[in-house]
Amino acid sequence: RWRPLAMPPLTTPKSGDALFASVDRVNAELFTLTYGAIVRQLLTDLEEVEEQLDQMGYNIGTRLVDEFLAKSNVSRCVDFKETADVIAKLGFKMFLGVTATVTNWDAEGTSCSFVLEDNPLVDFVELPDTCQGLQYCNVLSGVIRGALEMVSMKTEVTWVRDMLRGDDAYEMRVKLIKQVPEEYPYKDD
Ligand code: MYR
Repeated sequence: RWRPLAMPPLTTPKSGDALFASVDRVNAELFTLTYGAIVRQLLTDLEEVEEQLDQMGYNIGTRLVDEFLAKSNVSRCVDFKETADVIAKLGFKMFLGVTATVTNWDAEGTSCSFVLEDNPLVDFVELPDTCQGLQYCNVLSGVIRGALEMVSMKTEVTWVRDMLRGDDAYEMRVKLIKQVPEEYPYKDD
């Protein structure tokens, strides 16, 4: 249910903690290379690929959120700011092995950026000339969008900085569009 509860302290878990036991069994390089192979396979025209990656990510995110809530013991967040911190410190760490910085909040507190200095998804990746400008990491923005939708937050997620495109970091912009109240699924008799 949607209720404000106290949050556990946001410590950064280390690889090897019980929280990450199952993740540690997956070889990170295999994951990175697999993603690269999928992108290569999908490549027909750039826009279509970007949409497919986003959709793949969305589908992953809708499942991943359960895994995240089960393993992290995080209580439901009071507001979007808290949710953003949880994703940056715990979500990214759990599934990608890195943390993100939350920054560039707008005045309303409904848009912010996740900045990644390090992004394992792009290890070994070099975009060929024909794919310059491809938003290669769209699977990640899709994951965030899918995961947040499962906790009743409709968002738009876009990349504003991308090291593969020559920027100095990875910056993902998350805009909260709508917070849908959860429906109570049972009828009281
Ligand atoms: C809440 O607002 O109730 C807390 C729920 C936070 C949602 C956490 C979603 C985690 C998504 C994992 C991100 C993976 C990045 C690769």
